[in-house]
Amino acid sequence: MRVIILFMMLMTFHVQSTEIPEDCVKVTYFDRNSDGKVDREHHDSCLSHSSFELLDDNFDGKYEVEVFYGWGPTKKTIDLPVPNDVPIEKENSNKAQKKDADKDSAS
Ligand SMILES: [Ca+2]
Ligand SMILES: [Ca+2]
Repeated sequence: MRVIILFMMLMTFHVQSTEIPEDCVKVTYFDRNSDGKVDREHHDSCLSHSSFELLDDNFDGKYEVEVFYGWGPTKKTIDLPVPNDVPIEKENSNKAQKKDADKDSAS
């Protein structure tokens, strides 16, 4: 009986520890080429090493690159439509240049 109770406690802790709170992730949308359409989507997480972003580098309305900022940036190819009707953040040029440099170092 003790083993079963211990197992149930461990499973409960495991489930609780792997759930991400809703307010933990902040999604920010950017328009890098100023055409009024989203072309970068940044997901910033309160959990370390779990932020990522989606990039539409050829500005055709589809994300083709996902950059995961874990222990070092890693890229993978995706095919997702960019969202419409989302608030677009202004991005200062120094930050945008740093992001482009980070993106280049990931490749
Ligand atoms: Ca754009
Ligand atoms: Ca694209």
